[in-house]
Amino acid sequence: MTDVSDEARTDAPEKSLRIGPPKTAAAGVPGVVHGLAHVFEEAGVGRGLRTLPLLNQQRGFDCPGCAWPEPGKPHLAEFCENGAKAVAEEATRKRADAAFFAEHAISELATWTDHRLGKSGRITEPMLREEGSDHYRPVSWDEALDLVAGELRGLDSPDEAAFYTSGRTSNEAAFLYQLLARKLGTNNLPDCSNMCHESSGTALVETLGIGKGSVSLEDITDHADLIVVVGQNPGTNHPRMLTALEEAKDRGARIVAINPLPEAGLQTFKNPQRVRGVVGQGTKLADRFLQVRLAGDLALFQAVNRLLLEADDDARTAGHAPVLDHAFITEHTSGFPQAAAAWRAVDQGEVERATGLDWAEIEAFVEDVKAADNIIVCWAMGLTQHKQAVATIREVVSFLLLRGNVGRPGAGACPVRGHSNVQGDRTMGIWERPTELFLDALATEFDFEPPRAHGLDVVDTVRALRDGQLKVFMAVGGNFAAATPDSAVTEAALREVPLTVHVSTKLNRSHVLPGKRSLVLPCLGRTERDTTGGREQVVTVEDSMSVVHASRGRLAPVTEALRSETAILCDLARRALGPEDPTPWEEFAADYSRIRDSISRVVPGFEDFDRRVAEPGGFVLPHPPRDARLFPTTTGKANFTVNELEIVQVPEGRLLLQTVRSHDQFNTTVYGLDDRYRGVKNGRRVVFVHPDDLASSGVADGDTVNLISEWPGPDGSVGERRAEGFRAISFPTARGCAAAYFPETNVLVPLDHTADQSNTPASKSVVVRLEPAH
Ligand SMILES: Nc1nc2c(c(=O)[nH]1)N[C@H]1C(S)=C(S)[C@@H](COP(=O)(O)OP(=O)(O)OC[C@H]3O[C@@H](n4cnc5c(=O)[nH]c(N)nc54)[C@H](O)[C@@H]3O)O[C@H]1N2
Ligand SMILES: Nc1nc2c(c(=O)[nH]1)N[C@H]1C(S)=C(S)[C@@H](COP(=O)(O)OP(=O)(O)OC[C@H]3O[C@@H](n4cnc5c(=O)[nH]c(N)nc54)[C@H](O)[C@@H]3O)O[C@H]1N2
Ligand SMILES: [Mo]
Repeated sequence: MTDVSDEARTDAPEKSLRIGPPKTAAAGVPGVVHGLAHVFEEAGVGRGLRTLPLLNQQRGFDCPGCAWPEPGKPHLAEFCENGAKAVAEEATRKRADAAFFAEHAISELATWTDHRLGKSGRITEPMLREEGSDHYRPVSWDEALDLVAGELRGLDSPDEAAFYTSGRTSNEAAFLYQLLARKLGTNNLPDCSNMCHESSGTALVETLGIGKGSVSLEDITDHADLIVVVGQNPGTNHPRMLTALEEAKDRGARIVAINPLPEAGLQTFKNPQRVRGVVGQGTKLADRFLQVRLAGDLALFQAVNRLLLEADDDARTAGHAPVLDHAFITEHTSGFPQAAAAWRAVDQGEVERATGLDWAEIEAFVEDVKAADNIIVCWAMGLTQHKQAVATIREVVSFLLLRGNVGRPGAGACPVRGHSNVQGDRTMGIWERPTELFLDALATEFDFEPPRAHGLDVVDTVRALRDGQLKVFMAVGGNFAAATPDSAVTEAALREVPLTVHVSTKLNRSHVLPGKRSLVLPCLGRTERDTTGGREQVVTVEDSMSVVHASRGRLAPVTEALRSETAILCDLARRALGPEDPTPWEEFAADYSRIRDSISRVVPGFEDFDRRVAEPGGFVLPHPPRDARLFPTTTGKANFTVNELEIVQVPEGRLLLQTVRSHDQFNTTVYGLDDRYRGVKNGRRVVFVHPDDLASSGVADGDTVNLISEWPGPDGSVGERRAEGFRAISFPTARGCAAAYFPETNVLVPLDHTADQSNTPASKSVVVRLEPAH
């Protein structure tokens, strides 16, 4: 069992850190053992066994881990090591109760690591920190909610409040949350999506007309000939995806992995549910690995598109079958001639510099593409968190369009979502830039005039906090202080807000960086039975492939005092909006079907919601490009785009740093201190660097270094941000690139370093230098 009792947040190197060779295979029996160990350690054997068989089953609860869909007929237990850890964290028997908060001052808790904070256990009752106090004290729900309501009513402008969401919130709670914000009069609804797949949404809306993926699970398992996994580490972050990839391989599909890191999960998968995964070699997943440089994907896909165009020219000259799908291009797309002209000018030398790949490697990949009738591209944060993220994803869409790989079985765009309901929250209107259509429907359903001016996203919320423009910061879930970039800026800013309110399950960094007054309101998690209003309630979620389904918690809540997110929001709304507000908040809280009835009239695709979601497996939301090759874009067609490449300039002696997840964390929740697949044991302050780059920095494998990020300020001077005490590890990453874990390295990510258009922090391309620590 991990002892976290004296883990402090320091810049000192970790003494017990051990480094071994990275693994070349994922999961297998060790995965099951690790997963179960976490469950039994945290939740106990009885409580643990009661939860696991219900995970992602049709009568159970939606896994609080990732958003990967469940198969139509789940295996008896679609076991996933990291899903088990997510459940264990929530079902834990440990408690951060009133005695805990009386014992530990806030200033003391602020010195704890994220790991230790999280291991304090579940929050058991509402807690208040009064101005000037160094302790949280218990408070009644009435007092807590009246305090928030009073503060909201006293604002000079509703835009002085911001309402953050993390993607675990159910559809029902999300819908009510955005309604509350808009009834108050603001669109300040920043959410974790702003740091996550915002770049995907932005690029997909522009090119295909809808900001969601266009494939189903069966497209991957049953139909695709080629699956490209780019900028994603599914072995750790979407382990159940490996089962789908394995099924695809079994029927002969090819997989190409594009990544600066040779992630174990993309090499070999030992499926613990299969005999050959338990005793044999497992399944080799990636047939080809392109070890691209960080931020090199735009150049790579431009080169691929150029080569496809040229191959098509050649084929036509030779009288062979064309390489491009000209019928599709003519009938369904716009902008092809301009894009084609730009591709013809793509420069080989520039591509090789940007990608770090040889032209021949790219040509070989193009042969895979030409041989495949149906292609799917899957991606995650490796594409979205760069300055040119939106352009890169637009280029990926062009790649798909060239051979008509949208709107037919086994083909399409597959942005693999992060949080289990991050996609649903956006569908429910958690968005600082809502569409007019959505606001009109909301206005009709609730008979009010919603605010039309766009609100603040995450980065702009940090700026507004920093500049003293916000008086109330409320969060339903998440860990804003640790998840956002430029930690020093965010942390200082949060402390100055007159009121912070966190609806949370577990203690985290955001709670120990309180505003002048701060409330922590404990809520039920996904695993727990929700009997709000005296009846068993069901909530709903939407997975990464637009399937909406029900989730029913089964465990007894950790204390009687916990309320559901929905109940908290209804009670708060009633108090904040006063008796003059006609919204039936009490009825919503008493019967979530009533919320679904309203959703069915506001959100397209949710007609007859309550009945359809009661069916096993739920229902699939409409997606015009996928379903009918209809593209609701500004041109009415799928759009090719021209994307100008800006090669990221890395000055001499500097590296490009990406901030990633270890195998033992869920975002800011640190389950444990190992990263098994990358050979790290008992520590997190590590930086992975190519051996040649270590040598040229004058650093030996195992040395302790400080990471210093360099960012040009408006006046041309270079601003430095420091993260100290990292063990340098020689690792087979792409040349010129480095990797370290977030949240520890968020302190290095400049607030203004964001993706063009989507404003997503560019936390996967931070220019740093290594400084030997003495
Ligand atoms: N167990 C677990 N599951 C999770 C999470 C978790 O923390 N733990 N988080 C959830 C969330 S919210 C999300 S968004 C997803 C995140 O899922 P991922 O996106 O897989 O998460 P990261 O760890 O950020 O890994 C980014 C991957 O992209 C690669 N990469 C980075 N930059 C580039 C680049 O420029 N080009 C290419 N081609 N590759 C690049 C990295 O080497 C790494 O393999 O996972 C979700 N699931
Ligand atoms: N440098 C760097 N920064 C990043 C990223 C990166 O790759 N690099 N990734 C970004 C991404 S993709 C994301 S999505 C964000 C994540 O940002 P967030 O979503 O804000 O962070 P999480 O760590 O997922 O939030 C965990 C907290 O949520 C609360 N919680 C858990 N379950 C529940 C629940 O059921 N209800 C409620 N109300 N609360 C609950 C717990 O208190 C827990 O401490 O981080 C981003 N930040
Ligand atoms: Mo995410």
